[in-house]
Amino acid sequence: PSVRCLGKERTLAMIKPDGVSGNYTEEIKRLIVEAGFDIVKERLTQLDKETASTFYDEHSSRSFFPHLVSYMTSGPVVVMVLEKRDAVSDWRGLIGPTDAQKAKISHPHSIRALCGKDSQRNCVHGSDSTSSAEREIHFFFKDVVSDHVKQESREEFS
Ligand code: RTP
Ligand code: MG
Repeated sequence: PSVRCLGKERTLAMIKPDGVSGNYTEEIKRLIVEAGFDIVKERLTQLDKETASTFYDEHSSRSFFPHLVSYMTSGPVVVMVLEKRDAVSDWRGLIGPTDAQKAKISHPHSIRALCGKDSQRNCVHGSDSTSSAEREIHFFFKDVVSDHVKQESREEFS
């Protein structure tokens, strides 16, 4: 029989330095898999200032930007490509709001409620749109071709 998987999507997830140093990597990956995502790529890396600044370029004029860059370069991070239907919005839902203190109240089962500290140290990142996902996946995984972000139709035969 043939199995048709329509509309699978990919997003970029990152476990930030506080998540890795706090030993949350395995628990976060377990929550990811339990929520139905496939982890299709994964890499442990250390961001330097230039890489972190370029990744968060959209925030370069914000007052918190220097703090953001020093936070993101303070230790190793885990970057992952996640795949499922509606991966971008579902991953944003699973991580919860930016401010981990607010997440603990409004989204107590979210990942940021679990391992985040405040509005900056929030332990995980998620692409905020399909176009961001495309850019961010290419940023870390040059070998993943961008049209895989949205896999319109795929057929497998067995
Ligand atoms: P992210 O991009 O990391 O997934 O987070 P987000 O979309 O929820 O939030 P965004 O507005 O894109 O902010 C990026 C990261 O900057 C840090 N931040 N610090 N007031 C502050 O000190 C402040 N605001 C934001 C956080 O680490 C946030 O995740
Ligand atoms: Mg963001």
